[in-house]
Amino acid sequence: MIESVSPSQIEQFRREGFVHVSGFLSEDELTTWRQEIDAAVAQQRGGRSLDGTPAGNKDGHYANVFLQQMLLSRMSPGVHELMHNPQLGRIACDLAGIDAIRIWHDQALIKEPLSNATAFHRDVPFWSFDSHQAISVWVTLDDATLQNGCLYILPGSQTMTDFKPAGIGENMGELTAQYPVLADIEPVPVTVSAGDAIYIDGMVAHGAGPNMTTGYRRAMTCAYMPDGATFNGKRNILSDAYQASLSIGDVLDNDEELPRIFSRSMAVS
Ligand SMILES: O=C(O)CCC(=O)C(=O)O
Ligand SMILES: [Fe+2]
Repeated sequence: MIESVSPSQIEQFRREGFVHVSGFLSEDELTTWRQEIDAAVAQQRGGRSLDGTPAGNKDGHYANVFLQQMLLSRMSPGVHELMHNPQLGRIACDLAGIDAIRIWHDQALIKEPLSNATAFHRDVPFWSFDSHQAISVWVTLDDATLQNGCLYILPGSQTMTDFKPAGIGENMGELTAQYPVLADIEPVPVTVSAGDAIYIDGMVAHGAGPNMTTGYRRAMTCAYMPDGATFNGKRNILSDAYQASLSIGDVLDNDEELPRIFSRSMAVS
């Protein structure tokens, strides 16, 4: 994995709300990530591996956007080790400009052959805290191309909208209809090679094209919360028991559900 991001990458992230980091994983690391994540996805799907079957015609639009395999790090020791790498946390802290970070959730997002597009959305409005310092890493396990569903981003949109909930609907224009200020921003496709990463500001508007190929577009993502963020009352990935114990404004500091993978005060160097 790369050691660190450069000042110009940090500057681009802060300005545009995303940055493409080429060569994020080494060849060996990419092989390991593919093995561990494929195995965890198959396990979570009751033993069903990816077998080239098209997304087909599952019930409802969203079911055909991608396979969304959540919280693989909680069931797979191998994925746990990959996601808890403090280096991932340090790079995310450097980009977001924060001192300590917790995992909000990890998920594999796999566009099967002939999957629908991912409509434009922001991530933070789904989550149980409001923050302009939330960030995700999106690591591609396959080349992500214009044909198979690469990400599209509205650069600079991370400061233009509020935290009001807005789901991922079926229509690409839904978010812009809610926030007309986004209408003049040209969406930027971000084509990337397997083993690259894209860091995404939690508030930047982003989506992805459909997969118009016979192959998979596999991505492994991890979403991060700045340490110290507070509960906003929304329901997302917290356990029923933890959710029930919280009042709005409480600091989200449960180390089991929201592991703090990096803190500058704990870092040796
Ligand atoms: O992979 C995709 O199609 C969408 C990714 C995304 O929205 C995310 O990682 O937050
Ligand atoms: Fe997203």
